[in-house]
Amino acid sequence: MLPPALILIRDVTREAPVTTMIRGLLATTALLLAAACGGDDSPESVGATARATLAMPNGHAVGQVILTQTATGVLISAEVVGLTPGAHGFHIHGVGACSPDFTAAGSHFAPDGKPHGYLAEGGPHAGDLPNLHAGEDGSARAEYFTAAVTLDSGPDHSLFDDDGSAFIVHADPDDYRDVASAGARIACGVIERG
Ligand SMILES: [Cu+2]
Repeated sequence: MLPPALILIRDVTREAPVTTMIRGLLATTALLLAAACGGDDSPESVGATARATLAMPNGHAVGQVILTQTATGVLISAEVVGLTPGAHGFHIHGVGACSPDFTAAGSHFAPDGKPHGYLAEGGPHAGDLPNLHAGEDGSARAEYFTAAVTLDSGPDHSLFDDDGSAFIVHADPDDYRDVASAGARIACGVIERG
C-alpha cells in the first residue's frame, strides 16, 4: 500500500503545471510510484524533444520554445524578445497553425474540457501556463514543467494529436480566471518534433 501523502502529490502533478523548484520532489515521488506500480504508465517518449519558433504576425521571429518529455511530464523552456515590458499570457493552443492569422491556433489546448485558469473552479486548461514576464529590454526567459500534456502520440493530452498544437504569446497578462484577459495574440509558433 502507498502512503496517502504520495497519492495526493501525484494527483497534483496530474492537474497543474508545477515549478521547477519542486521537480526534484516530484521526480522522487514518481520513482517511488513507478516502483510500487510497476511503472506501467511511463511515457514512451522520455527524452524526446519538440520545439516551436515564435513569430510575430509579420513573420518576424521573436523567440524559441523547447519542450522535453520527462518521465513525469513535459519541461518547457521559452526565450522571447521584442515584447513590451511586463506580464504576457502564454498558452498552448489546440491547433498547430499560425496562418492565415493567429486565430488559426484555435482556443487553449483543453482535451479534458476543464475551464480556463489556475484560479477558476475546476481549472485549468491543460494548455494553461503561468505568465511570461518581459524585462525592461523586452526579453523574457522562462521554464515551466507540466504533467498536463505529453509528447507521446496517442493519449488524449498529446500535443501531437490530429491537429497539432501551438504556443501563443498574448499582449496582456492572463488573470488566471478570464479566458479573454490576456488580450491580442502577438506571437505564435507551431509545435514540431525535433
Ligand atoms: Cu492563449
